[in-house]
Amino acid sequence: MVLLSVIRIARKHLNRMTSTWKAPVLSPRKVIFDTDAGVDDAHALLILDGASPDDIELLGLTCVAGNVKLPQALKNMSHILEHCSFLQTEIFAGAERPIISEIPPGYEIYHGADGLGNTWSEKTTSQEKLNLTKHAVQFLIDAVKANPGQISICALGPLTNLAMAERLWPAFSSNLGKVTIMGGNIYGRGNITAAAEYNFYADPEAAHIVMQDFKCEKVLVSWELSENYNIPMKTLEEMFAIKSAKARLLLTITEHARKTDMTYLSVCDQLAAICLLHPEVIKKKCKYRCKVSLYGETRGALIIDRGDHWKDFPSDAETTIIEELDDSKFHEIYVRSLRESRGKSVEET
Ligand SMILES: [Ca+2]
Repeated sequence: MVLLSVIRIARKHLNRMTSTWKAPVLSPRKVIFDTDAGVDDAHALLILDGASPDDIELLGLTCVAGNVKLPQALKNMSHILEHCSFLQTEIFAGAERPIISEIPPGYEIYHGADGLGNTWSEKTTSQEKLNLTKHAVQFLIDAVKANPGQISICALGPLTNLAMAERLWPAFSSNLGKVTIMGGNIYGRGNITAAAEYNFYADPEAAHIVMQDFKCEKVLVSWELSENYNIPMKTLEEMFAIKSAKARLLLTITEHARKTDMTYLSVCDQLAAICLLHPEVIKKKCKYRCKVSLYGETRGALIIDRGDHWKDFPSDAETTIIEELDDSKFHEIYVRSLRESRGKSVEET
């Protein structure tokens, strides 16, 4: 009986596993970039900027408190957006704090005190792209209502804005095309506590709402996945040697992390951006029912039902967890994004 049960679970597990990805037929994909404006968020936006206008249309940036407080997040994204070619894209201010808890400190060794490696300056940043007439959550809802089933969200910070949108308009997620999330841990390894990854720990209630209630294609780039694709500093030096304004910006904001004793560059948000933009880099993935721990020492930890325990969990709320990527394709896309802006070369001769 036990053996039969194990076989049944194993079959179900195998059925959920696929090696090929069916990309949504959306061209260009309409994307919203939800961000807490750290160094890797900036890298991720520069990666999206490398894509051709035939591939993506960036509808807006929605900021959330996380790596830095909300006012600084707005400043940081204004600065990075100035170096991109998304001419019509505006920035919206979202949640200033998580649903219940206080925002934990960001990882300053990597992001610096300002979230951009201590490089942000009032003098060099205009804020003309800021839209302060509409809250980010309202922008998310309005955008999805206007484009049902067509929008992909690249969610790179605490999930407060997304959870609030779902609670304000309960059909929000079922009208979303897709959300690609950087956050959570799939093997129990934390980075801010022993049990939890930063984005999920920063707002566990929001992460739980997204994991349990969102009914759309959900793709998760976990902390442990990103740990497998760290970029060695030697490779990073080669990227910095590219002659383009984008590469110079990358060097400037990454210098702070490079000067510490780090021997590699973490690539959390960059992975999520590339998985959204080029799902063909995904080599192995698996669909699971997921929730988030809200209590005690495991608060913020991702809980994955690998044993078919949650019989009532809706099948359309399952999350696709990425387990393996094509390393060389990932690097190729990353490097190319420093040479191109909106599909055109920006490399200097
Ligand atoms: Ca982030």
